[in-house]
Formats: sequence, C-alpha cells, structure tokens
Amino acid sequence: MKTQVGIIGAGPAGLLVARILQLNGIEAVVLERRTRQYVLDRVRAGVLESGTVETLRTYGMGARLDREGIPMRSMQLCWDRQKADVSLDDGTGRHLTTYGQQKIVEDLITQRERDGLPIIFEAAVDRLEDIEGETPRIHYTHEGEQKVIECQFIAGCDGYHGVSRRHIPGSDEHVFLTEYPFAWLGILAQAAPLAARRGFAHSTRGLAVASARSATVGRLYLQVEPDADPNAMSDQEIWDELDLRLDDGTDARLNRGPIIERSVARLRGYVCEKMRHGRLAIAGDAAHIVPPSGGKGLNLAVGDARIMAEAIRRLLKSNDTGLLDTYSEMCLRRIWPTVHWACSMCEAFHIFPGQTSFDTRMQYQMLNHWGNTEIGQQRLRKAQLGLPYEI
Ligand code: RFL
Repeated sequence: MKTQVGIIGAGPAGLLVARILQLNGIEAVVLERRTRQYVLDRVRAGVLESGTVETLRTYGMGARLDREGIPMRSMQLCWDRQKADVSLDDGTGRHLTTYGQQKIVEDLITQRERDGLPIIFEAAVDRLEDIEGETPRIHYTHEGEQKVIECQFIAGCDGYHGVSRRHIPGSDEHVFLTEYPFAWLGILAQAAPLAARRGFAHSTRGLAVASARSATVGRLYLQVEPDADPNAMSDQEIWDELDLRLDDGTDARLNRGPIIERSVARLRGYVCEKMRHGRLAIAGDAAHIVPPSGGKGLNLAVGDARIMAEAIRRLLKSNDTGLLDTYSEMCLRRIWPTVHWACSMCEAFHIFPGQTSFDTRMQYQMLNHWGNTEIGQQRLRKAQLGLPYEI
C-alpha cells in the first residue's frame, strides 16, 4: 500500500494530524493497534484549553463540542480545611472547557469514516524502515499478516508505549524523566457533580480531585500507591475517602452514584527532546508525558499536532523543510513550561513517602500563594489557560 503520510496511532494527536492533512489535500492512512471499540471506550483527559477548542473548531470538529462542552471559568483549590476559588478570567474571554477526550476521539473517527478515509484498526506497527530516505516504510501486523505501507512521511503519534520514538536514532540520550512515587485512581461516576465540591484538594491522606464530565457524570481522582489495584476499594470506600480528602470545613458532601469506570495511572514527567529524524516526527504522548495534575497532556498533543501537520504540508507541497528542521525546538517551547507547571501542581498537592510536617507546611504556602495572592493567582490562571501557539 502507498500513501503520502503514514500516521501511527488513533489517539487525539494522530487523528488531528490526519484531519488537518485531509483539509490541506494530503492523503494519509491511520494505523491503530487497538480495536475501534477499545479506542472509543478509553476514558482519559477532559479539560481543554481555549486554544484546543479553537483548533478543533477551525478543523470542523466544533459542533458537538460547542453543544456539550461545559465552560470552566474558575478553579477551586482546597487545603488545610480551607478553599480558594481562583477566577480564570484574564480579560481576554478565554476559559477552560470540560469535554471528554473520548468524545474528541469519537468526533474525529466518525468524521473520518464519514469522509470515507482509512483508519486501520488492530494494525500493530512493529518496525519502521528507511526514515532517512524519501519513501520510508511502516511494517505492521494486521489480521495475522505482515503488511507494509510506503509513504513520504511518518507521523509517530503512538503514545508513551509506542514504537516510533525508538526509531529516532539516539533518542534515549535526549530523554528526561521523573517518576513520582504514587498513582491516580480515576473514576467515572453517574452522580451529578456539585459545583461546591469541585477542584483539587490537598489532604494529609493524599490528593483528591473532583470534576464534572457532564451535568450527570463526575470524574474524580484519588492519590493511591503506584501499583494499586483499581478494584481494591469498594464504591463506598472510594466515596468515603473522597469526602474525607475533599473536606473544606463546610458540611458539603459529594453526590454519590454508581462508579462506571475505574483505572490507575502512574504519574511521571517525561520529555524526549529529539522529536524528529529524517521523515519521521513524533507528537503527543510519544514525545512527552505530564502528570495529569495540570490537565495538560491532551492540550500539548494538540499543540504538537498543529505544528507537525503544517511542517508536513510545507514539506510535501513546497519541498520546504524549514519548519520540519525546527519542529522539536518549536514544540519544546510549549512543552517544557507546561511540564514545569504540571509537575509544580503535582508536587504541591500530593503526599510523598516520608513527607514531614515541615514539607506539608511548605505545600500549604505554595497553595496559599496560588489561591490567595494576586501574583500567585495570575501564575495559576496563565498556566491553566495555556500558552499561545506560534503555528
Ligand atoms: P494516545 O491517546 O495514547 O494515543 C496513542 C495511540 O497509539 C496507539 N498505538 C499504536 N498503534 C499502532 N501500532 C503501535 N505499535 C501502537 N502503539 C500505540 C495506541 O493504542 C493509542 O490509541 O496519545 P496522544 O494521541 O498523544 O494523546 C495524548 C493524550 O491521550 C494524553 O496526553 C491525555 O489523556 C493526558 N491526560 C490529560 N490531558 C489533558 O490535556 N487534560 C486532562 O485533564 C488529562 N487528564 C490524562 C488525564 C491522562 C490520564 N492517564 C490515563 C494517563 C487523566 C489521566 C488519568
């Protein structure tokens, strides 16, 4: 099979690159190792920067997002039985939007299918070849058979555990990693989220987060041990623990309901600074992982996808490699400050093994700074709303 661009991974990064290329008249094939259903059912991110929302609108993916997205104009921080509600209004009209990653993925997949364009599910890429030449090849297994796609460019959008990154020569020497000694138990619950019980909570029992996915579905998280079993706690134990950790000194309690999804995700910060070699470039989680405490992973993936698609367009339409040559640097200008913010949030809200009461007081100071001082609130607002795009 031949195509112009071989895209590995049907996550938000790969599907958005495919969509932008399509609207620029460039042909692509998306290869995804999971089943269609698995990809549609995967619950993950849900907080979108306004830049992400604008990008999705620009590429014709805004209809359901505009109907179902929930504007988020403030952010609540809770610590030491007190609470601060920080406005995200910076005078530009920007705000965050709650809209599940699952829905973005579904919107992009159904649009692509409606347009009759290929996504090959259950196609596991194992090897890339000739990425330094003009016609690199992707080897993959589909329906028990070894297959090859020849293309003019490979977009490696295959997440943290994908194969693309290791095909960039010397990529290991450009990797920066920190592993946190805890994980998040994330749940989806059929329970109307209460406005008064949302936000990030620091508790001496560990972090808790309460957010809304819709008027009737809540997305909540608890800090747990790094190797915790998602099924170790009963529904009631989870709700009790959430209420304890989200205690802000008022009588408010969470609305409870059936837990319909649970997963445990280890927290890490990871950046591979070499994001391109020859005719292969990587984007999204394939190149970087941020702790979910900033709500930034998906937003960063969208930022990379915009630059990658434009770099490919210039290469294939005008034989111009200028943007491709600066791809890593340009992406990293958004990635590092965002990683810094997500890690700062992570370090302020979690209880670390061996943490002393002094350390806890230091965290309270940080939270007080972000929650109650003008300069701290500005920092939080700016970081949460996200950095501007260069492309
Ligand atoms: P994805 O979504 O992991 O997609 C990669 C795709 O590649 C496929 N794949 C392969 N396909 C073919 N051959 C192979 N060899 C392949 N290897 C892998 C995979 O099956 C998959 O379909 O990466 P992408 O597109 O870069 O998107 C990144 C985002 O998914 C991720 O950053 C966010 O979900 C992170 N994240 C959050 N981001 C936000 O912006 N806001 C949030 O509020 C937020 N909350 C979260 C999060 C991530 C979490 N977890 C589970 C880590 C909350 C959690 C709990």
